[in-house]
Amino acid sequence: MFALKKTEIVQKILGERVLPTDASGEAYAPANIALCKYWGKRDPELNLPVNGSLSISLQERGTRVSMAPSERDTLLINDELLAADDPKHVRLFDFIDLFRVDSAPALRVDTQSSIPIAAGLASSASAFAAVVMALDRAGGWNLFARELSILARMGSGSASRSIYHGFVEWHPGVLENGMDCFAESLYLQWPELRVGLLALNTDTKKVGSREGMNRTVRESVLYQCWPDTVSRDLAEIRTAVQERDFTRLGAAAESNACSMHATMLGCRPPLLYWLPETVETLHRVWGLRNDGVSAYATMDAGPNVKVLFLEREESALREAFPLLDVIQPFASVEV
Ligand code: 2P0
Repeated sequence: MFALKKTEIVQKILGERVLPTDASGEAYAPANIALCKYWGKRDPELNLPVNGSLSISLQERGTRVSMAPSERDTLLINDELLAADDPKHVRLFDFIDLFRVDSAPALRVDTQSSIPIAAGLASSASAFAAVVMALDRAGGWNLFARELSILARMGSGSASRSIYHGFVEWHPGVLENGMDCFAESLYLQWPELRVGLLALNTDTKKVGSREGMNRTVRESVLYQCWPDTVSRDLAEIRTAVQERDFTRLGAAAESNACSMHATMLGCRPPLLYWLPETVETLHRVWGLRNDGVSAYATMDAGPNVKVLFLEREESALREAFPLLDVIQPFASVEV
């Protein structure tokens, strides 16, 4: 049993503020890739993580959300209307209900995603972050970024990080109510950094990340090693980013991703998101490194690979992976 409910946290943050009957608002939030991963919760109701994590936001790749009063709750994803019993519709409006009191309107929510579906990237982080930011605008609440982060986290854990651009650290906190569990920008620029997305397989995965992490915590003896692994990797990744030490960053991020996947293998039955293409790609990245190309891989709850490298290696990476989708996290573009 967990003591606190999401509605109590929302009330604590909003106080007297409500969503007006004519609520309408629009916001954009970027997708993010964890360099040090979030894997496992200390409270599944509030999405409080076992460990801290550190990510890079993907600048113009993310989700734009606009909302306006409507006769009934409606969700459009990339112009496609979802049925009211579609799990995505249910999950989104269950979340929005946390913010609605008696007089609050039904809403039409339009989401436009610039994350290529083919990249197999989870879009829930940018979607829930953008929804919270759009609600903040619709209500004229002017919440602080860390309050938006706490609210977005209750929609999806990694959404806490998508409130910000650039490098972001999500603090796990120790409080039961999670008021010290929010993400913050590291306020660091690294214009030469690149993230390459490799879509290897885009079939719907059999085990979602939420179920995957809950199973790992419950079933895998190897999970006991995870908190110590993260303590080491998080400190190293934070320092590497501060010192713009790419080799150190890449090595620690790649090791952290592989360690996370290792914890999953300890489940019964084992949980393995990797496919033969994932392993083949890892070997190719390692082969490039042997040939002097500084590139590192990271993988999330799926078979696709993201490659970290610097601008000077871009042509070598594009040659090795012709389908690589190259993101510049620090490019100054309109989003
Ligand atoms: C991350 N992942 O740090 C890790 C690495 C997947 C692997 O955050 O249950 O969709 O909504 O809190 O945020 C994916 O998990 O899970 C995730 P919930 P979420 O990016």
